[in-house]
Amino acid sequence: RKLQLELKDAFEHDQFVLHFQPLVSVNTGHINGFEVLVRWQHPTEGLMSPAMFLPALERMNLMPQLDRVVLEKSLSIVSQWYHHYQYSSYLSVNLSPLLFQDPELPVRIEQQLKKYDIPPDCLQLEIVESTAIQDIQLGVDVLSALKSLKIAVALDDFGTGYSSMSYLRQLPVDKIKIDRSFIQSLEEDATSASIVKAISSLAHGLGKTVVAEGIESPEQFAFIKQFGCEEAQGFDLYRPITEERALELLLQQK
Ligand code: G
Ligand code: G
Ligand code: NA
Ligand code: MN
Repeated sequence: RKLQLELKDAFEHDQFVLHFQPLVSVNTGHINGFEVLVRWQHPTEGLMSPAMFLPALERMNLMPQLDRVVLEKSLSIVSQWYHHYQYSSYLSVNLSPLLFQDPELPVRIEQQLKKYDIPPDCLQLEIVESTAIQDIQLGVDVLSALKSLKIAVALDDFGTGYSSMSYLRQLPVDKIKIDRSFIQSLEEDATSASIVKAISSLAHGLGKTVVAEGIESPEQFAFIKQFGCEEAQGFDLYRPITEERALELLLQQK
């Protein structure tokens, strides 16, 4: 109950802040973009991670509202990078299944891109594969509309759901992010290596880009490079960082 009141305050007093984890080109090491990860700057407890408040927001049906806040902040930041620093890099924003099932979403995003005067390749959206998508046809419609706006969509945590293959067949996504559970067992487990290799070639066969998430060692990186994954993300490359640090990295590689 106390947490619920505090979370309502968090929206009113703008206490959500964004951290950014680089998505790196496997071939060049160049930072192509960043995944946006929300934090809560709690007035007395300090910076809180999503695990501590997303479940409560979900129970309160406030996930779509959080995602709208995160999306607006992300577009504002990427627009500053784009206009003040002539830096084009994308921000990849996580969408809760509820927001992703909102038929108004593509139109609202189109308006926001106009408002911030940025091209669609400044934004990428991540949807979770493991969460049941309630209305598959609506999902397909929303994704098709996003596709015609040229906004990239990534299927997150790929391989963990019950219907990975069925989603892959039906949903017009541009990228898949192989779940970190497969990446983390690459070195010990030949089965994981076979699975990651097979997922990569399947996705490539369907014309999709492959991202390996949760890279924690150079050995894991070597595996996914060998399998042809295009992008990588993980603590061994970069941890989630602040906006200031993200901009520094972008300016350094310019
Ligand atoms: O940063 P961290 O490892 O604590 O994130 C934990 C989880 O929270 C991840 O699954 C991530 O996808 C999710 N998450 C982080 N930020 C957002 C957000 O802005 N919106 C949604 N829907 N999920 C997020
Ligand atoms: O569910 P999603 O894929 O959005 O999760 C993103 C979360 O994964 C972030 O909270 C981020 O902190 C975490 N993460 C990113 N890289 C690594 C990693 O190399 N290892 C582990 N264990 N978690 C990671
Ligand atoms: Na994600
Ligand atoms: Mn993921």
